[in-house]
Amino acid sequence: MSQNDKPVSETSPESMSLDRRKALKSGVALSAMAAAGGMPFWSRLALGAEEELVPFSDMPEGFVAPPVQPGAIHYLDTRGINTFYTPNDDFYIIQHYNQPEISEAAFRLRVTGLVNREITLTMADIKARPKMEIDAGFECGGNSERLYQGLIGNARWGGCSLRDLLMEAGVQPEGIEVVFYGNDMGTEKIRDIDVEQSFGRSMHISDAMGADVMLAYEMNGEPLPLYHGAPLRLVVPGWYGVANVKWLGQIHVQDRRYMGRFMGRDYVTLSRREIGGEMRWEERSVTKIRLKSSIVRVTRNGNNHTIMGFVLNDGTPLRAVEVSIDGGPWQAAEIDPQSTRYSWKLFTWNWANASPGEHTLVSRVIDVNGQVQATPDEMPEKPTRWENYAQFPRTIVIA
Ligand SMILES: Nc1nc2c(c(=O)[nH]1)N[C@H]1C(S)=C(S)[C@@H](COP(=O)(O)O)O[C@H]1N2
Ligand SMILES: [Mo]
Repeated sequence: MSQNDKPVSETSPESMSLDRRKALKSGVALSAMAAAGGMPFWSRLALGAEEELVPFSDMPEGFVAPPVQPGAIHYLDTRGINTFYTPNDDFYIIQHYNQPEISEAAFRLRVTGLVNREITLTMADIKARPKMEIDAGFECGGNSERLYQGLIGNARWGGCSLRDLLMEAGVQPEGIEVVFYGNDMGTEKIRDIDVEQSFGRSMHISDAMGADVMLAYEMNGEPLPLYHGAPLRLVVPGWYGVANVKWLGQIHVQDRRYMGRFMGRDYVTLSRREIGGEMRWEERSVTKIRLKSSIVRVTRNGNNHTIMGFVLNDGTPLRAVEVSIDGGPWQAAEIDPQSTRYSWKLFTWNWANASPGEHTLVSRVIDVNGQVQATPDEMPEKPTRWENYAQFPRTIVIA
């Protein structure tokens, strides 16, 4: 059983970040941590009256995030992140087909295939099921420095358990693959033939049975917004965005691999690695979020600078987040004590008396298994644009 399959509720110790657990155990550490920066972590996210953003010199001056528009992609200006939960109207948006408007009244979810009993549910049926809530942050598998990491968000999702629903339907022993179909449709050219396809993603049954996988109808306490898949979406905590199928319409259990575009051809990372002693080019579907951190904001208050960034991973607890200035020693940053197992982890590092001139800032994250976020040089040879988890050096000029 992998760590991700362990039943974890939001309030259990396992769902908390390592630092928070340590802090709660030691009793005083939490207030000590808050005192380190002079004020509680969350209040350091909001820009104070005396505080100003220091522009990154690696970012064009006129960089602005696009407004949310029907059918369009939305990414956020990560310099503006100042809350633990991303507001629903600023959470990034990606869709590959249309954005179907499905009323709650017309909505049906069907569970089909290798189950003892096929099920059809209305929204009322789904809302009548035991409710679960979980904090989960994720990024698009294609998120990168190109958009300064803007294809990202963190929210509290409310809904019901996928596992319970699958148990109720009764998955047959041959049922090893669970396919999730959205209600959005597009035309795909496959070997010169135009075919109508729904967005589809799949998971092995053992992943689908994970205790944290949910069917979500709420986002930050509000009904799931249209652009985020209303009225129902899949949320797979710890996985890249693409796994979280929006406008969900059908769950199908089958006895073999599903190979639709978003499993078999797109969101497939091509990388060179050793496989059982042989160096091979491997094609692998984008699934769990790789260990990643990035600096996204620097603020100035008099002579003091605060560096802020985020961490995302698959839910493995963290050992540390560290910041290095101009290639100097790694120094421990402070992780938001509000962080939970699958949320993003915002961090800050206080930089006193920064000297005038250009500086390079970079962060790295280390998990409890001792895995260290890769430098750009340590990244595998990987020509595809998926899974950009390398350390991301930023540059700023101190006046
Ligand atoms: N039905 C459907 N679900 C989808 C997609 C889609 O195109 N159709 N895009 C996926 C991708 S690639 C990402 S990154 C996330 C984005 O979720 P968000 O728009 O709520 O941020 O949704 C995923 N779920
Ligand atoms: Mo994506």
